[in-house]
Amino acid sequence: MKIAIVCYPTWGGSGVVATELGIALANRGHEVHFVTYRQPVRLGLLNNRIHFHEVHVPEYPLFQYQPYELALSSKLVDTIKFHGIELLHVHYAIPHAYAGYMAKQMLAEENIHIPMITTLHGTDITLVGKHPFYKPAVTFSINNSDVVTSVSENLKKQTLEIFDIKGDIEVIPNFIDKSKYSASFTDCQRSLMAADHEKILTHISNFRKVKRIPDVINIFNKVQAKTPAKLVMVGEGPEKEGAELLCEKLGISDKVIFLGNSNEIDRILCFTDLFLLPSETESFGLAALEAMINKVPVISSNAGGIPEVNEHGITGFLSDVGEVDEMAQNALKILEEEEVLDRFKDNAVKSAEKFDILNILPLYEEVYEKAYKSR
Ligand code: GMT
Repeated sequence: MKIAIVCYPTWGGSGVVATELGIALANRGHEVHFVTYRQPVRLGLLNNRIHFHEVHVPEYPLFQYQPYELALSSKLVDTIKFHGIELLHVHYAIPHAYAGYMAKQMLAEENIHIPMITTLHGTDITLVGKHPFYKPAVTFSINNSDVVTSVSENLKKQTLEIFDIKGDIEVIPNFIDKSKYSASFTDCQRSLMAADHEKILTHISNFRKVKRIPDVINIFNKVQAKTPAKLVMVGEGPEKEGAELLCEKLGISDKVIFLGNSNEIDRILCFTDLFLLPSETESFGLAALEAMINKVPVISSNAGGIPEVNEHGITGFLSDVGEVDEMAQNALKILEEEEVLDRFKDNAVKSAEKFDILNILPLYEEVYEKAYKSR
């Protein structure tokens, strides 16, 4: 099929999932067209099956807010017509489903009928989408999508609770490409980060409030007081500066390494012993899954869809949001004995394999086919 994918091109989970899905679809022989304002960060070389169409929003002084949705819907109309696109898949409801709906309407005027699949990712529902300023438009765009998918059972449940949804929501969980990780590096450079006797804990996120960055630091502080350890912090966002200050205040700045954004998180996860994800809310927790496929157990909160990924007592431990002491104790339970750590590592990778793209991609293809036939 010829598929247009709309997503955020940034480091956020929804953009990563959309990009990896597009690449996998292209590898299966589909023709994939990404339509967004910048080339997605995880998208490498383009080829004859992977195209990128940039949405330009010209600055005009009359506008206090430049109309991105308008530019996106126009770009979609042109791209769909020019390339004979058969299906539109938008990731993250705001404003992509809204712009996609408008594109569909414009195309229908010219007798071109194209199905739209909307994938809900999390904050488009649980934080931003439910705000009264956006809620009517988000409800409308979801109800006017031909197929709606959600990345976890929990996100589906929350969507049905928050919005007045008329149709079905199919759960298609996030995924990882196992083959990429099993081909892991022979040159895992652990010594760059820590001495042999130190354990390495890692956190990867966009450093927003929902990630509870101070909890990450406080958990680590308690762990390092009992066992030699380093914390690797990967990502950029509004909470980063506060985190650096907190480390200084706790006197652990020399044990915490802030790496910024990275395109090679598997190179970091290959030497990680434990992943921390104490989020306030998380529809799925792709970062946890990426850790697990790299043999890294997870200490997390039990918010949202995380329990669908991290299994308590098997691949890591889950606690109520904010239970920093318990999370630190659980971290030590895993780290302090090598056999326990090895068991959790093995369980993590085994459990992550359920989410291999080979199992998940056919679910998207099935949905595409159904939507295309019923257009
Ligand atoms: O984690 C973020 O804040 C980024 C956000 C996004 O939409 O880019 O991530 C959401 O989508 C990911 C991919 O489906 C999920 O794994 C994350 O759990 C979800 N984040 C939240 O719900 C906070």
